[in-house]
Amino acid sequence: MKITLLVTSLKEDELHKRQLPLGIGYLASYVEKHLPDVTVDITADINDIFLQKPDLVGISSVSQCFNAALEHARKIKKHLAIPVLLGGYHVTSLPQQLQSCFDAGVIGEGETTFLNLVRLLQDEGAFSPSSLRHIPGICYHDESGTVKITEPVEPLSSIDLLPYPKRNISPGAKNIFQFSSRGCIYRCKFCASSRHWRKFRPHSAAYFVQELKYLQKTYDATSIHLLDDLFFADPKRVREIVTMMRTEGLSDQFRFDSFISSNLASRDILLMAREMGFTSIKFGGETGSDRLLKEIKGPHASVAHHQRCINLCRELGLDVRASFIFGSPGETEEDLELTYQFLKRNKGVLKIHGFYLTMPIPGTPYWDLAMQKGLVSEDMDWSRLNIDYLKKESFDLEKAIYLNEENVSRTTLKHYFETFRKEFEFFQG
Ligand code: B12
Repeated sequence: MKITLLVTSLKEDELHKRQLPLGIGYLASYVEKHLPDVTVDITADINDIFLQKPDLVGISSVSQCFNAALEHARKIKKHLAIPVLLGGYHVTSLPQQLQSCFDAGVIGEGETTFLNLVRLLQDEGAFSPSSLRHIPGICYHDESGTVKITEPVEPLSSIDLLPYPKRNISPGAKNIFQFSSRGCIYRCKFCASSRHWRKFRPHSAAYFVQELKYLQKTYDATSIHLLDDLFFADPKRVREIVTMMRTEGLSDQFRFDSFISSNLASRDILLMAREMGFTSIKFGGETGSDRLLKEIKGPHASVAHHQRCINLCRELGLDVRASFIFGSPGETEEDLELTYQFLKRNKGVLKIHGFYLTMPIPGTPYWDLAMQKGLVSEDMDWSRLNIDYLKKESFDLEKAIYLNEENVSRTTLKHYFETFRKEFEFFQG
């Protein structure tokens, strides 16, 4: 059996095509490990499906790209008449919306459920409602076309059970993607990750270091982009990784970058990061207003922690970057001024990693709020959820969903966005 997994992306997100997201890579390697007679290809190009003519297609989509997922699925159904599965963040948050162009949607972590679906297709040659109802963790259409959701699947007990993901890169690739954990210990109101993964599960230090060795051997890897939500969630594990890398002779062999939460950025942990090979650290700055920051991220967050992180990084010779969000519910012009002052105080040291509009992404408390306000619906134009102010092609402030109209007008917000963009150094990479 031949399967192709297709990931949808924003028009200008070339990174997605150059180095395909690891979600579909994990699915591919998991199925190939358990079913050696099945081959799974991964792509971001719909044309590959028409060239490869697989027996099954799986589409992966976040909400912002869901218009494309629908378009692709309809095209595949029309020309190839093969089963099409959907997985990823969008369907996990809105499973009851499953459109008729999809045979089933996979909710949450995908590996075991996807394997069960492939086995079912191998055994029965087609997906029927009477068989799908026995597969946990999915949504599907019953005989009358009504969407049904089966019982939930428990996340894998240990993510060390996963084979390394299939990657579409060549030796010498820069900033190779790697995960050392799934999920996050915090619950920021704008982020869909903690609800998607339900709990934080790290790889053991041993698994992580073995994968590093594999990346070095297979791709001559020297620079690693750790895509974890929060690589530093467990300082004890970071210490174990540093020690194990030293024992394995891997110290000084890699450069890393990843996210920290500024409250965790103690001198100790930043020293460990530097020893491990980190040359830069990123954190979600979000705002320079302490009141708003706590409202968005929780009581653990503070602007004083942001400042400490920046100061320590500077002292220890680490590059420091942060991203900011604007238009959060309850943000006032005074809060925007505080963000401006914060950025000004740190000009020349702190690099801006991104400027985003706070968006009600399905699966977050802000989505529930936007539903109450009547700003979104489950069959909306999903491109209106784009958040990245710096993406000129796909972002449109006039068209975007804006949660804070009553406190700051779009015109004023635009003025701040523009001022920030002109005045502060923006780091892309
Ligand atoms: C790394 C990352 C990026 C990188 C991606 C680089 C790359 N090529 O991999 C960059 C910076 C480019 C990026 C961009 C964006 N991202 Co992003 N990103 C992430 C991040 C941190 C990790 C994604 C990931 O690989 N996860 C790990 C894998 C294992 O999980 P997964 O992909 O979900 O796959 C699993 C399951 O979902 C399921 N599954 C997924 N697809 C399928 C398909 C099938 C057929 C099946 C059966 C199962 C299945 O099985 C997989 C294995 O268990 C997540 C947060 C997170 N921790 O997941 C945000 C996240 C996915 N991103 C998000 C967003 C909003 C974006 C942008 C829209 C932001 C923007 N700029 O406007 C863009 C869109 C990019 C695009 N598609 O073009 C949101 C999506 C929310 C939502 N509900 O839609 C997230 C959740 C972060 C958040 N704030 O909530 N992103």
